[in-house]
Amino acid sequence: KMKSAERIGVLGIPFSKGQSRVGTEYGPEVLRNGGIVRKLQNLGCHVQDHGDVEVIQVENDDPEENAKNPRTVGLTSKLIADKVERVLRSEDICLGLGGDHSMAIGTIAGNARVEPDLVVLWIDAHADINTPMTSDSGNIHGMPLAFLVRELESYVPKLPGFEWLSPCIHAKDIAYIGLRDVDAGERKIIEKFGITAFSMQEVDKYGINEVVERALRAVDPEGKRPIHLSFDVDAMDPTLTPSTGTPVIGGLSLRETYYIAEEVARTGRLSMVDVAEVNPLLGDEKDKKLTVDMTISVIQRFFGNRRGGCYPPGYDIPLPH
Ligand code: HAR
Ligand code: MN
Ligand code: MN
Ligand code: MN
Repeated sequence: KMKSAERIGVLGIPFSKGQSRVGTEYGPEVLRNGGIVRKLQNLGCHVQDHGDVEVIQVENDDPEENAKNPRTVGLTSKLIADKVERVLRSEDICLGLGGDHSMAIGTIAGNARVEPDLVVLWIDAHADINTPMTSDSGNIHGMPLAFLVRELESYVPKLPGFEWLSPCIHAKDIAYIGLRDVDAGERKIIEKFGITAFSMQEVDKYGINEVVERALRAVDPEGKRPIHLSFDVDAMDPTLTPSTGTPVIGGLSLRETYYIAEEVARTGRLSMVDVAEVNPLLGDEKDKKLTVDMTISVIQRFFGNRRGGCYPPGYDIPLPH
């Protein structure tokens, strides 16, 4: 469906147990304090803040099959999925403010209940498709896609806390942009199951315009399917978003990131945007402010703020009295 003057449901996901550092649980708070709701309203969007998802902390949550905090992540992901589904039943688009990137287990599962035909654009330095077996770190934020992809079902153990989840997307429904730190097991998965992947090498080779066009065409040649856009702020160069847990040099420029956001917004098919891995406890005050400012400026581009200018619905040139 075409979406103009969209109804946006904002959902905070104050979660950090998909990785080992404290801080990403404050992502929703710093993005709200940066004025994200008001800035989206200024674009003429109808914005409803649905508050924060309840996060679960399971005591004595020992690793299973190498995955850390499995019950905490799995049970919280179910609450995320339920809340995302509820938001999307009443709004056009959900904006999920994370939180570490394990949030996408719940957001994509919830979105897929409402939009079973969705495709996933994954903007990230990392592929986040390790299985518990291929992961060196055991951090589930490096695994979310492995739990969601049907073709990987037999490669992924049923972890405690994940009993509710069954895979809901196909490998060919995913396109990556921005990769530059991909583990061996992830590379094998990408090739074996034909996942569309544009690393920074391809961004340099073809230019961001060609990459975005190819990515959209690869997952949905007819341009009809709803889009789940998962944005890890570490996709951008760490000079722009330094306050994040796993920065990787050589990332997307601000202009390349804006270009992705504007082009995806132009499709009118955005169903959900995740914003992951903002960690305001990393770096100094300047780093934190820069990270929040850059992230908010990109989010606005996803919701109709174009560099070429824009105006709210119904706006006309004022006449003299
Ligand atoms: N691939 C590594 C792992 O699985 C690093 C993952 C880094 N995490 C993120 N997600 N920020 O994109 O542990
Ligand atoms: Mn919908
Ligand atoms: Mn990442
Ligand atoms: Mn990620």
